[in-house]
Amino acid sequence: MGNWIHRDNKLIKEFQFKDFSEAFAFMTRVAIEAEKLCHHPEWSNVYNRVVINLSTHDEGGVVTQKDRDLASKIDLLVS
Ligand code: H2B
Repeated sequence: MGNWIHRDNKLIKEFQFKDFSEAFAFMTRVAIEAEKLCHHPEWSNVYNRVVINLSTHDEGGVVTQKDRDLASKIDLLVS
């Protein structure tokens, strides 16, 4: 499903699913991980696509270890 790209002080990745239901189920699982880590994505969803942007707002909007950790957890959800 591709790799995270580091661009504009964000880690960015696009995910594609069979349909909206699968995409939203994924988002629910990401939300649970985000709550566990107290670190939350910026994201958008259109039908079966989810685009996730990760950056650390508390550090002024740069990529930190918290973003890399959440990215790894997200990748485990789709592996
Ligand atoms: N999410 C992201 N992406 N960046 C943050 O700096 C951040 C967060 N800070 N989620 C967290 C919440 C912080 O505001 C709370 C208090 O843990």
